[in-house]
Amino acid sequence: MRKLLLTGFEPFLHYPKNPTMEIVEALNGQVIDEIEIVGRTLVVDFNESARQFKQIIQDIEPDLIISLGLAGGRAKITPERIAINVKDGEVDNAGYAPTDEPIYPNEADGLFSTLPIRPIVNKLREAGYPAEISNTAGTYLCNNIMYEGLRYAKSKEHIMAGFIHIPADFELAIANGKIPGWNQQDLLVAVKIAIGQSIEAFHTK
Ligand code: PCA
Repeated sequence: MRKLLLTGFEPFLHYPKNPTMEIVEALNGQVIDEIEIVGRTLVVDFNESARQFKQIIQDIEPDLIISLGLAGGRAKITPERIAINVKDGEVDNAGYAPTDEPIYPNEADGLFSTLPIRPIVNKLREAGYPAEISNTAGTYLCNNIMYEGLRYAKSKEHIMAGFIHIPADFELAIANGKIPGWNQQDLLVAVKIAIGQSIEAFHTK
């Protein structure tokens, strides 16, 4: 059976939990439109997460890769348009904080998502969920994993890959006091809609 690798991240910085973890755990093993979802949580560590991600890809040989990340402060589901070849940002969970570093020196400055980002946004809006395309995944872990996923997908032709940032859940929003939050169930349903749309595009490719 064809496989969709769905990744989330562990908690990081000042967030005591990461709603992407619950989503990948809930969807792990589900079959949508004859594609099995393999859900995995990545560590928030620049070096280790890339290694872990590549190992998972090698083990399961996915046909689609959708990575999820928390974007605390965003109110909408935001499929990312592009990953850039930069690592820069706050400390990761291993204490490493890169400044202005390329992910891969001498490789592409940017790699575009190959997920159907516009149809995903349209479908989410039809279902009543706020969504928009984001033109930057930042320069932290999420951008890093998106770049890795697209770089791999580029080497394999038939593979679709990309990244979707999601808002905080209620628990995080309440604990933080200043960021918007969704209920976890709506986050899950919205991600399922995005997955469904991606699988449809994959089948009609
Ligand atoms: N969000 C971070 C890293 C892990 C996560 O869930 C980001 O947007 O880079």
